[in-house]
Amino acid sequence: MTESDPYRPTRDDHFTFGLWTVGNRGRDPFGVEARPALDAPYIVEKLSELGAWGVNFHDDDLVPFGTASQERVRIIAAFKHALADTGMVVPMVTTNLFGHPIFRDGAFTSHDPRVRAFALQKVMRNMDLGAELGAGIYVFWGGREGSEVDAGKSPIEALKRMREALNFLYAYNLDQGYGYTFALEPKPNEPRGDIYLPTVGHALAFIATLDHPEGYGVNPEVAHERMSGLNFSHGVAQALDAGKLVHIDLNDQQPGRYDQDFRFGQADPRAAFFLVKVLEDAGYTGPKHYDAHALRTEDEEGVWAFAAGCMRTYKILQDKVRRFNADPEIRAALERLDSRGSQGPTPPASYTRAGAEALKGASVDVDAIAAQGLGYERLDQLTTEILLGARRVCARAEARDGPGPTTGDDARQRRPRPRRSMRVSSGRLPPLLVALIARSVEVAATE
Ligand SMILES: [Mn+2]
Repeated sequence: MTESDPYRPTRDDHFTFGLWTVGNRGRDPFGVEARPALDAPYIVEKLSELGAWGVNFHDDDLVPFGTASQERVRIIAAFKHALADTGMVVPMVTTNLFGHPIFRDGAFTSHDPRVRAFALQKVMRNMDLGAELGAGIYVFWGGREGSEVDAGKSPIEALKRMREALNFLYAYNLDQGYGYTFALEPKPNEPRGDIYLPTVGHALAFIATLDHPEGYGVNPEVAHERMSGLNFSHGVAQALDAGKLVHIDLNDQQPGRYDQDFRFGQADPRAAFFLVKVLEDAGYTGPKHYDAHALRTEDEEGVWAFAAGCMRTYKILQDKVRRFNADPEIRAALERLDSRGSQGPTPPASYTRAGAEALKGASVDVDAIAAQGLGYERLDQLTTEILLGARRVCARAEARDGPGPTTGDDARQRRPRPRRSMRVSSGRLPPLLVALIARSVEVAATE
């Protein structure tokens, strides 16, 4: 890649990786590790070279479960040193409440109050560390919060325990002045047969029942919705609509398979395009986190090819979104759709009795409207041609402005992207989160 490569990621893209993602060693239920371990400072250095903005971790990724306190101090110091050297930030932290057998029947939803107490203790300790590193988002993925046997636990009781745990931890967050935004990460199954809060919609509804719903958002993951055949960008749109998209886990997945955690865009670039379109059109500027890993077939070189590919595919699709939005034929088709029925009648903006009576009496030409096609075949083919690089509509703009993502007729429509030296622009993020992202930038800059 060269300096002028339009698809080279920059810090402004807010791309992040978990230590557990590029650190994944290829173990699966049928095979042992296929790659050597990479230590955290080395991961930070490599990701920084590739253009990532930040790195995230579960408590046990950075400091292995059961590490003695002196060794813990050494590990954290080395990690901080790598962050300071590279300018990488830690926007998000999370807790491993699924790996150790103590959590075999859940952490927050366990029957055993000692397990629930241990889970809270583990989260609080990692909240302390995350705050020290400037993290502003705390993710909760309840990997073991589920069941295979519904005779053993009432799902209503499980939700009640989950609520109690989150309310307790949010109160700790307020009491310590940490200012985390909590993000719930839904998943339908794996490793449990069925996991509570299986989809974005379930999580959004659950948040409304918590003590401080304003302090929470969701962390949707491509693979988690796709596993059950759902349209991921629709789920993301619903989170954006609710003002609750605070973090996103990008990867890829074929529906109906095991949890694949593929490189972003690997399995379904078309779905990835519409996801990027939803995010870009909404002006989402929060972390774009890759929760994925290299294929088990790969050695270390393949791991970095995987990481670079995740970011590069996002940048390519970002460019495709700009081309889609600038394409005169696509714009005309969308304008035709928007102007349909402009002669009326139209639904009143709000209810009045008189308006309702007038609407009941209005004449609607049902047959004429029903006979009119939508033009989606052509529109969808144009999308395909943009994705396959066969659409040449931007040729004129390129001749004028030169190639690349910052050119084209739509450039002036774009929201400004945050610069590293600036405060992060908000989009539709909660103000708290914006402040925290900005804080994590400052912390890294001053350490
Ligand atoms: Mn995830």
